[in-house]
Amino acid sequence: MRRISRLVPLLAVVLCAPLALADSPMAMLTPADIKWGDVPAVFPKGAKMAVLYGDPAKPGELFIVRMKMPAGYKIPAHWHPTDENITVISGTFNLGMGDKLDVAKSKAFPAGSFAVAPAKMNHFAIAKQAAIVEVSAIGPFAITYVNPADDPSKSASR
Ligand SMILES: [Cu+2]
Repeated sequence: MRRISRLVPLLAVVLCAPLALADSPMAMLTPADIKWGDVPAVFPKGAKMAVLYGDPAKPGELFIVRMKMPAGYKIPAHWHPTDENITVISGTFNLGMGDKLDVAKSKAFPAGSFAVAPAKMNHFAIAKQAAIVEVSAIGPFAITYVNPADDPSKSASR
């Protein structure tokens, strides 16, 4: 009996897998297919963003976005509710853990690098040279700045 009850959840997973796959959004993109738009107001101005997969607004689901940043672009210290998985596609992206943006405390990640900013851990970023990074995470996407004054969506200058 014990063995059967252990098998039931496993079976449920196996049976549901094809259904889950059928629900996945189709994505077959060459770089030319990627549609860039301005980053949402919660990010400092000047960068572009493209959603490659999923919907960052949906809770509990994987989404994948890319962010294209000009040289000198900075994202002040912030945190996210879920792990942020970062792959550097081109350029060099500096990432640091901590409560305050500090280039000296950041590490340079050249193209091909991968890093995780764990859920709720304060971190910051600087694109020392123009960079494209891919971010994958479980939604919903949210960014909370350590210093609320750093939130561009709350400043009048935008
Ligand atoms: Cu982040």
